[in-house]
Amino acid sequence: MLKIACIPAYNEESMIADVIKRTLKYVDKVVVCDDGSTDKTALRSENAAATVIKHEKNLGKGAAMKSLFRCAKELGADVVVTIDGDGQFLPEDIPKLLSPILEENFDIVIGNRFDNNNEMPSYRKIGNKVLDKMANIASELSFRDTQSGFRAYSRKAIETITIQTDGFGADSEILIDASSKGLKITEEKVTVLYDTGSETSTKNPVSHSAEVVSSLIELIAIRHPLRFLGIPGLVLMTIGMIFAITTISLFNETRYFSIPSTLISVGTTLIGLMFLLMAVVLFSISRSLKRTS
Ligand SMILES: Nc1nc2c(ncn2[C@@H]2O[C@H](COP(=O)(O)OP(=O)(O)O)[C@@H](O)[C@H]2O)c(=O)[nH]1
Ligand SMILES: [Mg+2]
Repeated sequence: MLKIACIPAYNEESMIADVIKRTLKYVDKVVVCDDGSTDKTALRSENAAATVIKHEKNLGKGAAMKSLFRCAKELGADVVVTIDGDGQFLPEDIPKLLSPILEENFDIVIGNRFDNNNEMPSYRKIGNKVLDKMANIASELSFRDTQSGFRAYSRKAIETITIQTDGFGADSEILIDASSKGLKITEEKVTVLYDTGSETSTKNPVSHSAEVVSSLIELIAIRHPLRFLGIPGLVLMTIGMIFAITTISLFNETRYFSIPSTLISVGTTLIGLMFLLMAVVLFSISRSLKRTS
C-alpha cells in the first residue's frame, strides 16, 4: 500500500520543511510541486526529503495539481493525500482522511474546515459559502467545504479525474468531474489554523474568489447550458414578448407609443436570444466533447 502526499507550493519556504517532516510520519513519500516560487521552497523541500517537481513559471494551483497527480500515478500510488504547504492543515489529521478510503471504499475524502473551528474569519466564511453553493449546483451534490485543499484520493480517483483549470478553480472542478463520473465522495472534519506565524494565503480573498467564480461559471455553463442559459433565455424572451404585446395594444387603444416599454421589450428579447444561442452552441460543443472523450 503506497501512500503519497502531494503539496502544491508557491513561496512557502517558511513552513514547507516542517509540513513535509510531519507529513512523512503518515505517508511513504512526499511530492512537492514548486510552482515557480521565487524563494527557497524547492531547496527546503529537497532537504526535508521530499521529491520536488519544478515549474519554471508560476502556473497556478490547478496546474500544480495536474503535475502532482501525474507524478503520483507514475510512482504507483494507491492513495494520495493533498495538503497545503503553508502549515494551515495538520498532518496529524491524515489518518482520519485516509480511513474512509482504506476502510469504506470511498474515492475522495474532503477535509472539511467548517465544523471544528470557529477560527475562520467571518468574511472568509461568507465567501466560502458562496463558492460552496456554486460548486454544489454544478456538481449536483452537497458538500460543506468545496474549496478545501486538504483531501485524500483513491488510486481510482487520480486515474479518473481530469483537471483542466490551472488556477484555484481546480478544487471545485475536481469535485464536479468526480461526481459526474460516479466516484464516491465524503467529508471528514479537520482542523485549520489561521495563526501559523506566517502568511496563510498567497492571494487576497477577492482575487482568489474571483478566480474560483469565473472558472465555476465556465464549468456550469459548459455542463448545463440548457438549464443555466437556455431557460433564462426563454424567460427573458417571454418577458420581451409580453412587453411587445402590451406596447402594441396600448398603441391600438390610445395611440400612445410608449418608448420605455419598447426599449424593455427589444432589450430583453435581444439578451434572451443571445442566451438561447449561447445555450445551443455550448450544448452542441459539450455533446461533441463527450462523444470524443
Ligand atoms: N502550485 C501552486 N500552489 C499554490 C499557488 N497559490 C497557492 N498555492 C498553494 O496552495 C495552497 C493553498 O493556498 P493558499 O493561498 O494558502 O489558499 P487559502 O489558504 O485558501 O487562502 C498552499 O500550499 C499554497 O502554497 C500557485 O500559484 N501554485
Ligand atoms: Mg492557506
